[in-house]
Amino acid sequence: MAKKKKQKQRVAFRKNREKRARQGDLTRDVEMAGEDSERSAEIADLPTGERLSGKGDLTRNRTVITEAGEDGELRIEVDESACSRGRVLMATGLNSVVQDKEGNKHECTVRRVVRTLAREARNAVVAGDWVLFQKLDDGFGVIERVEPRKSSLSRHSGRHEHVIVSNVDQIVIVTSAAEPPLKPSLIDRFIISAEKGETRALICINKADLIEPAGIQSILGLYGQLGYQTVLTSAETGAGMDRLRDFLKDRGSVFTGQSGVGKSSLLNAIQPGLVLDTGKVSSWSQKGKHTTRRAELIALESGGWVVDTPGIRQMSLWDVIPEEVQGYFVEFHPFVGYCRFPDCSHTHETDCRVKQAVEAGLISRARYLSYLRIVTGQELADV
Ligand SMILES: Nc1nc2c(ncn2[C@@H]2O[C@H](COP(=O)(O)OP(=O)(O)OP(=O)(O)O)[C@@H](O)[C@H]2O)c(=O)[nH]1
Ligand SMILES: [Mg+2]
Ligand SMILES: [Zn+2]
Repeated sequence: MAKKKKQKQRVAFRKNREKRARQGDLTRDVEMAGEDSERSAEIADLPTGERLSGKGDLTRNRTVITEAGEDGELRIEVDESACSRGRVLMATGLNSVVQDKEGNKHECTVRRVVRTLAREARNAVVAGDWVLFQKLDDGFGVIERVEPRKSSLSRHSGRHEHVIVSNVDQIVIVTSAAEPPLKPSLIDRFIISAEKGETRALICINKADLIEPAGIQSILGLYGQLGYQTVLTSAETGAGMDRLRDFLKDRGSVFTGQSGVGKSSLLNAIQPGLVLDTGKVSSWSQKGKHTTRRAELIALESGGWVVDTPGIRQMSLWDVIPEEVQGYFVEFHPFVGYCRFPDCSHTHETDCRVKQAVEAGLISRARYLSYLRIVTGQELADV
């Protein structure tokens, strides 16, 4: 076994955190949890952007004794013999449902030090986390430690990060052919988010029953040619479900997309017996009603698990710098090296090979316009 080094991390205390939390102070945790569930309803309303990241990191705000394992990761020291390992299926504020390896579910609160270690209390424990927790009577428990996250899907509201789900293998980008209408530029933003997180993505265009399939073939063809996996589905008729099921098998996936595109409906269709809430799309605004309020891990009978998430409101790529964007447009790659200016942004420059390729029909104009919108920082207000 690797030798473990103990070390002390010293960082600034925040004023209101100076008092030490008493060990075993459950009442306080429960009180906090109450406060936080109210706040979580608020949080669900806020998302304005989304990001996938490959590796999570914890920010430490106070002195805690941690262990440095072989991998150099810092952890809270806990008596492992008194704890069980589990997976967080759902987290609302500070209350979470944790499943142990026998499959039993426990309603858990969170030890204060776990919250203190998190960058923000709302991100302390999220669906998908692996945790060490102490079992209490009657299906209750206390989370003592959250293991480092391998990947996570976050949404952002201003400077605030809200981690939606952690430790996912792949992402299903759900859009709809109609109601709400298809927005390829939104797909492009989701693709960048997925590539940045080095996560495998499937582009799913749902509500195929509402359109003439021929009309959508060119878009499917375009993304297929670029090397992305695509599927045309209908939760209504069952079209495309086999392919979607195959993609999900034995992996951890997260469904993301605008409200009303049919994420919950697709999951209900994939696994009859699931009764996820679905909501009608407003007929006048063509917008969904944000029916799903929180992320939840759902085990699939065919193996693997999926997470249904609340629909996003805006898709801003907050942490992508303009120079980076061309890298995510794979079809630009053969041309970028031949522009007259080595630092060509492919926007206003003369002798730009990318623009010439668009004119020559070698690069899709829609994709190029999407690129322009992203590099010039134009937000897709209200998706
Ligand atoms: N015609 C048609 N309607 C669909 C299909 N899939 C979903 N719908 C309808 O679209 C509406 C929205 O579906 P939801 O599953 O609630 O959408 P969602 O993406 O989960 O939305 P949020 O939870 O708000 O993010 C519901 O009225 C569904 O019945 C489909 O394939 N075809
Ligand atoms: Mg939903
Ligand atoms: Zn150029």
